[in-house]
Amino acid sequence: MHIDIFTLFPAMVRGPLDESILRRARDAGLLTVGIHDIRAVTTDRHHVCDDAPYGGGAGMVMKCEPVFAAVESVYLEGPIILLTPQGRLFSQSIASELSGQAHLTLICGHYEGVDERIRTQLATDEISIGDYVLTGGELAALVVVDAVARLVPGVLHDATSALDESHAGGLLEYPHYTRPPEFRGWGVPETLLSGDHAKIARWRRKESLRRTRDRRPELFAHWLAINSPLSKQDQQLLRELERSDE
Ligand code: 6GU
Repeated sequence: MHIDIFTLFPAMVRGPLDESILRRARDAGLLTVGIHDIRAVTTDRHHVCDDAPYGGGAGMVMKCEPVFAAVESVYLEGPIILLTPQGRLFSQSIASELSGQAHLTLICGHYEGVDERIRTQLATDEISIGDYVLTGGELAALVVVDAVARLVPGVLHDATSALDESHAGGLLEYPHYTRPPEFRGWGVPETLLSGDHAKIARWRRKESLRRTRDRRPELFAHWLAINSPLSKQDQQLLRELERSDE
């Protein structure tokens, strides 16, 4: 997969791409990333990329010309995604959808906003990573790159780990433990030490159900709706959880 990122602050996005799994994916050629400084395409003396809003008001607006010029200088194909708090809310399912693309183009918005014509005439999609306001789209772009890249075949060592984890099946993940079996007097659930794989799988499923139900009731309701009728085992596990609530 190739991802082009357009930003006024290239240094803000470089570091995280040079570390850990994204670094390895790039070294393996599974992921290539172009970081493009929007300011570099400006031809005026002061490399201006923002201007005052028509109609007045506080703050500055990102100008059309440099953003269109930067994107058009390298664009080949694929969705052009504007990172903005007004976009559709990013999710595992959007990450999965985007991971099927060979090419992604990400534009990091900045200032009070971008000229509306960047949204309407250049971007094909708009994404927000949550209901809070960031100083710009750079950190959001990195979140999208990270969540999408790990779904590209070969990027994770273990293909099953992308399936097993929190959210992929619509449930939160079960608790994990590793050595030592006792740390400062705090133990590990007996079942996990038992070596009984069927019992362990059942325990994990039950804890996934418990966590999702207790921490993310709206996610749990959605999962129930999508997965009904439930398997005999899930019905049994939920009955056990309800009984232990009393
Ligand atoms: Cl994509 N941009 C900004 N500036 N703030 C955000 C965001 C994006 N997503 C959540 N908050």
